[in-house]
Amino acid sequence: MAFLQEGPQLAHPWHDERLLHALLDRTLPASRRAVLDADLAALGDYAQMAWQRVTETTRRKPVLTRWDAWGRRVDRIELTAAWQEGPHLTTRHAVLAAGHAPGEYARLEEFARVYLYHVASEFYTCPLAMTDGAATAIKASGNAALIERALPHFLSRDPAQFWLSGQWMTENIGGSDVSHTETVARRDGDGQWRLHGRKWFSSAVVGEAALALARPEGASEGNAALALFYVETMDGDRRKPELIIDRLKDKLGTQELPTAEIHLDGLPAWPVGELAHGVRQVAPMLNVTRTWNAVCAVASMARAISLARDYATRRQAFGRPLIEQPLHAQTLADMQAEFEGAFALAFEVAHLLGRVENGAAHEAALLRLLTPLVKLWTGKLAVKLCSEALESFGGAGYIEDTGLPQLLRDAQVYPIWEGTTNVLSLDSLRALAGEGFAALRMAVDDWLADGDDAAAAAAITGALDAAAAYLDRHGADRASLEAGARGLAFTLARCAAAALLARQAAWSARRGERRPGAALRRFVGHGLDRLMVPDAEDTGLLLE
Ligand code: MFK
Repeated sequence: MAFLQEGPQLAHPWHDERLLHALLDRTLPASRRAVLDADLAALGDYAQMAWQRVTETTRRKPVLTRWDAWGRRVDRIELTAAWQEGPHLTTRHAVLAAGHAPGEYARLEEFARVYLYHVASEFYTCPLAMTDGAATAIKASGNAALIERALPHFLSRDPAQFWLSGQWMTENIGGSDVSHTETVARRDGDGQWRLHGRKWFSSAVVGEAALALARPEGASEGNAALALFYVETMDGDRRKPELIIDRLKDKLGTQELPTAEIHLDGLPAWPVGELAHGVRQVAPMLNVTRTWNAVCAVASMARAISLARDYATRRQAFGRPLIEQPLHAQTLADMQAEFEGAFALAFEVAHLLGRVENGAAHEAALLRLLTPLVKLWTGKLAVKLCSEALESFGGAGYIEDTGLPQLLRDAQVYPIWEGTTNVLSLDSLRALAGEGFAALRMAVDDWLADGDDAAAAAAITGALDAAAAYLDRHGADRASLEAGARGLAFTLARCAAAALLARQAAWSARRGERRPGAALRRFVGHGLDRLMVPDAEDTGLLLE
């Protein structure tokens, strides 16, 4: 054969990484680095091994066996290698335990680990996210018995003690709109609550516990009457017979993740708090899993860009490596700048979560707003950047056994689960109805305070002014406000990300590094204002 193209090599996700190093150098006290850096190095090693394994093996999906050879119902799920390794690896490196340690850096240190582990985990991070969310919601409930019962398992550093938790909300009558929940909670003669119903998407069905929404028998319609329950799924090493796995979902991506349809036939359950307002009680869980979603979306971008950049140094076309072709280099740099903005916002939200959980109540309104913003923006961006990365490989990006198409298929989940882009845009309106906008403005001013790029600062404050004017103009008309909510959300997310890039660029410039300044200029150059003036008449015409 005359010519063989060399494939992309994965740079070490920790040792060869720049952004996370710079972020941790700027943010964390040096005394905290030794333990964290050792975990990050090990997770980076694992990620390289896992990438090699993906490119050398035929992909496997989990397999559900419902009945054993003798007719006994078993509902056994065989998992992929990465999933089998998950409990050992994540407890050894304290992924969840780190996030619940005391102190403002806990979440930052947790999400640094998540960032390096996520792609290699084959979405084992999904049930981890839900376990983290369940631990957070149970803590917030103040339910001492549940805290004592579940948290030592959820946050264990011992794989033999570790439990995963699911989040059972979605039903086929309502995905985003949980107010139609049909699962009913009935109380036995002995006072035990039991759940009866069907959950349509359960992504942590191999877990040992779950938080589930259900309507106490006899309660009224609507979401305020829903209650939040805690359930356990196992009797020793057997799944409880009242939890039946109907089938595994056949999904576009995240195929190693055994998402299931289940039904509950009297599964014992315990109320997390009062027997109503379950959505309010589950909200801390949603906000944590949305932060996971953002960090994982950014991890997928990092992987796609890392491979695309490496390949551009190996692939020659028209007499030069791709990376020396002006348009190819421009495209990669555009991707890099967007990714750096998303990285900055995702990790700021992670750090902010840790600060708020550790007493910074004055930052709660900012966190409430930035959480839906970062989730919705990074979800969309991950699809766009993974698609662009595949294109940068030409035809090879479309070939399954390069391991590349999976990046795009998997990325498509980020804008969908944990609330779609539109649901999250509407959620950001809830946050803006409070002190959200004022909190964002103050934070942006603070992030820009040390900056030395006046043009970027003017663009950021100009876009925020435009958003404020937009809210003044449309805020009183609910239909207009909702129709324009996406554009508003993207604008605010981009302003926040740009201001964070400015802060990082100023810090780096003082150390003689020019690269973060280039990321800021390029990101701002892509534009910040994504406001769309709603035009209901044209919308109606276009939908006729
Ligand atoms: C690897 C990455 C990791 C990710 C793992 C992901 C696993 C994915 C599996 C799934 O997809 S699980 C299903 C995810 N489903 C959703 O995310 C549901 C999407 N729908 C929403 O987010 C709706 O906004 C929601 C159901 C939460 C509420 O809609 P409603 O029924 O119109 O709620 P309403 O009446 O406005 O709010 C009820 C209360 O909750 C209000 O408080 P009050 O009772 O005090 O008035 C709200 O303010 C509060 N609330 C709602 N969202 C909140 C919130 N509070 C804080 N934060 C929020 N985000």
